[in-house]
Amino acid sequence: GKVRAPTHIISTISDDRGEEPCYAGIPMSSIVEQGYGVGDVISLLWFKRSLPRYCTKFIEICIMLCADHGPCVSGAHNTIVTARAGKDLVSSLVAGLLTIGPRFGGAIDDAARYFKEAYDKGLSPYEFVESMKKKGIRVPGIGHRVKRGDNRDKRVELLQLFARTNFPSVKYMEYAVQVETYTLSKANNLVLNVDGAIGSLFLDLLAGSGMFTKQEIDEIVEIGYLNGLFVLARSIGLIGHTFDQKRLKQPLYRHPWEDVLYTK
Ligand code: Q5B
Repeated sequence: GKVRAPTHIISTISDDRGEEPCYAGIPMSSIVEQGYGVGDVISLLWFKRSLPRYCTKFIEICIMLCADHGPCVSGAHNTIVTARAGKDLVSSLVAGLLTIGPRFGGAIDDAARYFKEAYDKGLSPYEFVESMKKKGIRVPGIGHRVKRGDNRDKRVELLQLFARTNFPSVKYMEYAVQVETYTLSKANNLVLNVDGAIGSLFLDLLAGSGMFTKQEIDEIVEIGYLNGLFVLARSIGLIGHTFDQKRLKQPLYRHPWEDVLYTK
């Protein structure tokens, strides 16, 4: 009989061999004709399934809300400096993307991991926050350089409003809010930030939609899919900052001496 030569790559999310490309088995013509959006495409290529409309809408809201946060944040700053050094689009984009990590934008996966573990173990917010403090770990998803208890992040409020209206359950998000209530009693900057809101709400999406098994949820959280939302979203803004600097013909950036403390 026929013997299949062993392959060097296994791929399960897309196929371009037929008349038209397919995402998770769905042909491109159906995607276009049925009016799928970016949230649906992310569902197919990341989660290998079609998700209900409220889930794909939530994904799209995350993308829109995280697309940019002005020129002063770490990512935009790096992109602007790189574009002004005369570098190309891809270099300017990745210079910004490389700042995404545990402090800036890349705390979504860890927020989901820690909130899930604490909630599932039944830890009170006090027990959770104090146990993190003992371990010397900052609570991912909590804290912001600008946002405060009396100057909340509108993005967080918008995500919470959407989820409270559309999700079957928001138990992880409510837990994150209780954690925030406790951390705010310690310091006014320790708000639930956009990473924490997305991390906790994505847990609610995974657990409440009925579209994922417990094992699949654990795998998604363990692998860490969710920072991908911030990376994808912020790429939109970073590309915009690159074009902006080039359009404005901005010269090479040099930081002013006056803003550096030279010391021995
Ligand atoms: N303290 C975000 O810190 C920041 C604590 C904490 C316990 C915490 C910090 C943090 C966790 C990571 C996280 C996502 C570095 C943030 C984002 C996207 C963005 C960005 C934008 C956008 C801010 C002062 C005192 C110290 C600390 C304590 C701080 N955070 N304790 N758990 N989580 N958060 N990142 O203001 O006793 O004085 O030593 O790491 O979730 O990135 O807009 O800019 O869209 O672009 O620099 O929104 O919170 O505060 O370092 O001076 O700390 O608070 O231990 O206590 P700050 P620090 P003490 S959203």
